[in-house]
Amino acid sequence: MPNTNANTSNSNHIDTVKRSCPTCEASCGLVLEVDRDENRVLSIKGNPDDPRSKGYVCAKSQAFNYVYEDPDRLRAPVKKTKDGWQEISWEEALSLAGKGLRGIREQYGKDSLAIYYGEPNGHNAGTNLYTQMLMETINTERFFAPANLDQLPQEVALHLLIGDGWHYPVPDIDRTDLFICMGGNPVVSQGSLMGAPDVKSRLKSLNKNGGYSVVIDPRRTETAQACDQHLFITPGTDAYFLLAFLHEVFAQGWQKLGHLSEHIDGLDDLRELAANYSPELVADITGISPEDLRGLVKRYCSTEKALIYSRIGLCTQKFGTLASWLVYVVNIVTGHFDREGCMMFSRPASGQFEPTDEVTPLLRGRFHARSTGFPEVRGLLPASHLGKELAYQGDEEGNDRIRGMLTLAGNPVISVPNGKLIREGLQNVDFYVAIDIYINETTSQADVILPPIHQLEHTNYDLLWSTFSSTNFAAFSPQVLKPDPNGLQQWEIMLQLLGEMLGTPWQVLDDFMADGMASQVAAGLQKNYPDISTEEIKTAMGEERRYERYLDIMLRAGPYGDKFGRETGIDLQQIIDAGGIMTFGPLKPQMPEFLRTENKRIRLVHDCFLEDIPRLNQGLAEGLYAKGKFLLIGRRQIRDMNSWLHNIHAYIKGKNRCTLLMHPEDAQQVGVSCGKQVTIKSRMGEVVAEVTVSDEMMRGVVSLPHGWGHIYSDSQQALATGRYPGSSCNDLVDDDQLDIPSGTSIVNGVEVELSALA
Ligand SMILES: Nc1nc2c(c(=O)[nH]1)N[C@H]1C(S)=C(S)[C@@H](COP(=O)(O)OP(=O)(O)OC[C@H]3O[C@@H](n4cnc5c(=O)[nH]c(N)nc54)[C@H](O)[C@@H]3O)O[C@H]1N2
Ligand SMILES: Nc1nc2c(c(=O)[nH]1)N[C@H]1C(S)=C(S)[C@@H](COP(=O)(O)OP(=O)(O)OC[C@H]3O[C@@H](n4cnc5c(=O)[nH]c(N)nc54)[C@H](O)[C@@H]3O)O[C@H]1N2
Ligand code: SF4
Ligand SMILES: [Mo]
Repeated sequence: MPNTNANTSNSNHIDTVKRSCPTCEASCGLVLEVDRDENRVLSIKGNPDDPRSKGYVCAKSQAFNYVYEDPDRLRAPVKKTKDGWQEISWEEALSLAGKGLRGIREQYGKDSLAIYYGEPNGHNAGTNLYTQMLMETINTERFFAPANLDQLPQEVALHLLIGDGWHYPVPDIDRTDLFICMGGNPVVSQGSLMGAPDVKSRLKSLNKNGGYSVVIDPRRTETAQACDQHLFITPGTDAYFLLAFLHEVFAQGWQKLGHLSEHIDGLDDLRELAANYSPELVADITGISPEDLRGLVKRYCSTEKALIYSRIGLCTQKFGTLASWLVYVVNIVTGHFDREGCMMFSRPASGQFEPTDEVTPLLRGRFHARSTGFPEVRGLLPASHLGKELAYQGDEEGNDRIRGMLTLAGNPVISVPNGKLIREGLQNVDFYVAIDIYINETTSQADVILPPIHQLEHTNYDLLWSTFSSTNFAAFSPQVLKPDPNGLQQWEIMLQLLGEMLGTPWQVLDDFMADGMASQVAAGLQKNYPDISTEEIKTAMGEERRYERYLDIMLRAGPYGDKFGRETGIDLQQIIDAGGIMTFGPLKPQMPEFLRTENKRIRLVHDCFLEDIPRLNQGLAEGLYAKGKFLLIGRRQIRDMNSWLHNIHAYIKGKNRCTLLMHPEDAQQVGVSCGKQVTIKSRMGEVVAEVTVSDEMMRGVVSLPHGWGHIYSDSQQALATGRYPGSSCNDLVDDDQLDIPSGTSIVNGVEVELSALA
């Protein structure tokens, strides 16, 4: 354990607090021992009574307390001065930040401000609830987020298939007999868009019950090692594999639409498309033999409870949208979608996915990146183009440049391709505000940094993670430690910053949000309860300015809610009274009722996908990659969380982990061995890394983890920069190469040259 109670006198008041872990999607249940007198956490253990995680935790269960205690974490706002960073009061900080951004917006227009909205925001319910207001108020076309390095291809595919790009299907992992995983490594990542803590044990019990598991990945990953079968696949070629998979399904007549048969269009179009890709045709490009492919199709089509799950290895590659779409359609046309033991849907207590007849189009191309002309997709410009967009000089008078920047919990200088250009760009904007808890490689360029209080100091609810979980659950985390009396939660910072920006009291903005939420909730319920009024909801919500009041009305209106006294059901207090967590039974089929498409139909084939087929065919005809190059992919490791846990001693001690993993024969060819240094060169530049040799890599494919490259001395994370700074693989990723339908970065399958460093 990281903390002992050796320094605590016996008379101190020690409490036990239960909450969920805020560090990754798994949201494991924790039991914390807290010294009330010293206001500190003494120990963190898994909660054996948590119905989802059952006591399981990983090494990062301690992470949030380490971050809380990290002396480098910001506890007060800071502004940059000639003499370095200077702590300032909240009043000064919010006024400075708000007026700075406001001045730019007034002088140069709303699109002169850019926003980068990073991953840790997803772990904070208050932030989530106020995000829409932030986006709508600032309303810039220059909005960037790691979705473009993550799940955006899945969002695009899902929106077109089922009408809602957020309503992700998840593997019903505990009830399946065949688990096929493509481009995900849940044993290490702890499962993404999966919502199942302790994937390794779940795979073990699948095996024990006669099930079978397969991983398709250019690396024999930790997940592959826990599964029955592993197939190496050349990076970026999953779409070919999946088309050939469909080809074989149709050739054998194994398509089966089941309960969806009356609701599906386009089966013939799909069959026609797949007819062009025989297992023989794609074997060379994918590296998977026709026998292996046919064997897998047979096993899959003859297993009732089977599923194909895919994650970011299928998104952040050359054909991210096609591959993600094809995974869904393979599940759909073989009867493995929305059924027990297959890919299924959560029904979150907060009610985001309740049935509606409202249909919204996929938002795409309403505006474009000024620098590259690339179209917006679901409100986002490609993160890979953030550097170019910052470097863009505008027209002759300099109009239309980015003049101001706001980042929230992000580190794009490391997490996004061509981070060097992003850093330069940030140095050149007129004013940059960061809402962040660290001075990292990105926020070090800010003029003012506004640090929210820490997760231990406020409550939380797993708002996002419960929308794609393999168990329907609601988890509310109490405040663990007394907060800094001057501190603000992130939602409060966002709201007060907006107030300053608009010159409107933030209370007015909050009232506006309250009215909007109340009328939205009332409208949703009025179909079944015509007597419900906005006023009633507003009264129920109360006037106390807490994010919890919004959460409470969502839960009350949600599928398990009490509908404001009209049904027997939950409210927030009931979840708290139940010890912070409630579950609502296993996942249930939802289709067609929950579809948000025209006439509740699933159209399998859309122009958005077909338009990318010529690019796919060109790859098949001409070869996807230049001859003689190595293909670089990424790798997640258990003690990392993207770029931000490298300042914690427990997570960086031991050997250097930012190493280039390569096959022994490739190492021999390059003339390197374990521990030797190698130069990795791409069109974008070169970095040096230490070599680790292992036959877990496919030949010709090499792997470097992301999130490293703590090489800038102005970042104030002493350990991260001091010990193993590592190299940033995003300095190698080509910022011009994108998955065309979604604008997602291609971080897997980057062409590189290697040479031994003398
Ligand atoms: N090459 C390559 N690049 C990748 C990926 C990859 O697989 N390969 N993965 C991509 C993916 S999936 C993601 S999600 C992104 C992540 O990329 P980012 O969204 O940029 O996230 P991080 O790099 O983790 O940086 C998060 C920052 O948030 C701050 N932070 C942490 N907790 C809090 C908090 O509670 N409040 C606030 N305000 N700040 C906080 C920390 O200071 C940290 O610097 O990286 C992407 N980049
Ligand atoms: N320890 C740890 N856990 C994390 C994170 C972390 O940084 N560290 N980050 C979190 C975040 S933000 C996210 S989004 C999730 C991501 O969760 P996962 O998607 O599970 O992430 P990865 O471990 O990167 O798995 C991607 C896999 O795709 C493989 N791959 C690469 N290219 C291809 C390809 O072309 N085809 C196929 N079939 N496979 C390919 C890689 O070898 C790798 O095994 O993890 C989360 N959990
Ligand atoms: S798996 Fe994720 S949620 Fe569970 S303890 Fe580890 S970091 Fe926390
Ligand atoms: Mo992510």
